[in-house]
Amino acid sequence: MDHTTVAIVGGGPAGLLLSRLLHRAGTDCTVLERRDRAYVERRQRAGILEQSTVDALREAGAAERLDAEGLVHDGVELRWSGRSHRIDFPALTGGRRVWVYAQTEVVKDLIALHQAAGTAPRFEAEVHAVEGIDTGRPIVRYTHQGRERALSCDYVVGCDGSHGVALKAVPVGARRTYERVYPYSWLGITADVPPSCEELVYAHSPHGFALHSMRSPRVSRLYLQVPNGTDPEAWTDERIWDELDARFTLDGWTLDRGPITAKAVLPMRSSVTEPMRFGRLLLAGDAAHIVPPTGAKGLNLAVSDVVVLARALTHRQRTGGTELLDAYSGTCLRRVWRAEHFSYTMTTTLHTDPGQSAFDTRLQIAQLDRVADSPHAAAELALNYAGIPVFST
Ligand code: FAS
Ligand code: PHB
Repeated sequence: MDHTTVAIVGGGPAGLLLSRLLHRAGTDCTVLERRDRAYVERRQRAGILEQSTVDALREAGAAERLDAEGLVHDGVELRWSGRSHRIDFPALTGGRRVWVYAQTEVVKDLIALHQAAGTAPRFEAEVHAVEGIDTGRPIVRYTHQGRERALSCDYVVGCDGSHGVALKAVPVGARRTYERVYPYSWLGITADVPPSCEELVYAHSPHGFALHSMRSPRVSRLYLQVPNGTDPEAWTDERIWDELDARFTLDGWTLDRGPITAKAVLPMRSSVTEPMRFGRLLLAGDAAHIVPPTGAKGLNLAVSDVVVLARALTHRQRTGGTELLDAYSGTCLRRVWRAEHFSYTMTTTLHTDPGQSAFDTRLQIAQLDRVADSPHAAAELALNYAGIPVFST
């Protein structure tokens, strides 16, 4: 049976970055990824990297293309009731900012580095069981190239996303999942048209929420709130652009249109599983927590988890001490719950719940007015959005 020090289930951003950090620290690990490389690299997801994520990628020697091609953003714009207000990240956070650089590009960069170092994930290796997490020698069972295989290890890390298998190794009675499902979804589009804004625009409107993001100076990425269960094919390009126009309405501003090259509906939920460690199994990224994308935290939380975990596993490898591993779950959950609260607040302030009253809407407007009028309220939003340092929560 093969053996590795750390078996990592899942080759998304969490698994790929954890593996990169561990290999650079001299800790042997193996990534098992059920999909093929092309699938993992083209999966369209997040677009915003907070300061701590960029710092971590630079530290891992994985930010060369990000620094060359990523778009540095010093703020975002909020729009509501005909008002517009810009949140100035560096001014409100002592210099922190965000980068527009798609998750697909982060994944491509990490895989290329692994290939060059001879540490590439085992692709098309689907894990179907994680055993012995309460022993000193867990075993991961998986299928690869049509054959059943087993990998023994010192620790297993579940980086297998929101529907992964690693979590199932934890007895139901030993874990608790907190969850909220939102009564709306996002219809996301990618369009071959230069963005109509320099920075992201988050809009609250009587028609519902809309977000103008981007992927490059020539490609726009936009989202609009739709009812749960919406079929993206029921939305023609014209209907999408008309609805976005209505939601971004602001005197003197126009939304440029272009051919839509991709569209998909993504549901919105919040979820946290505690603890993030059980015996020799640790959970990181979406395997442990989900946030609605309004706060652009999902990918960034996955990165902060693995930065904390890589330090703990390396410490144990070098000294035999497990105190950082013992503190892993508590250390991460403080940051996770802060990000959950921020994502929940951004989501419920900006979206129009189908059943909300006129009173509810006035509360949302009062909250947005407060952010525009109070540097304290604006700073709280800026700190959460641009991200607080990983080891300071
Ligand atoms: P991932 O889900 O990215 O990776 C898990 C990996 O594990 C996958 O490659 C999967 O194939 C593999 N895997 C699963 N089961 C396995 C098994 N049994 N054996 C082997 N491998 C297995 N976040 C934002 O900040 N902004 C956004 O706009 C945004 N949009 C999103 C849209 C969608 C549709 C989704 C699903 C998520 C979105 N997110 C967004 C959140 C997203 O970016 C995640 O936070 C991020 O992918 C988390 O990374 P990982 O934890 O690595 O999980
Ligand atoms: C994106 O560009 O995909 C994006 C940006 C900000 C968000 C969510 C998604 O809050």
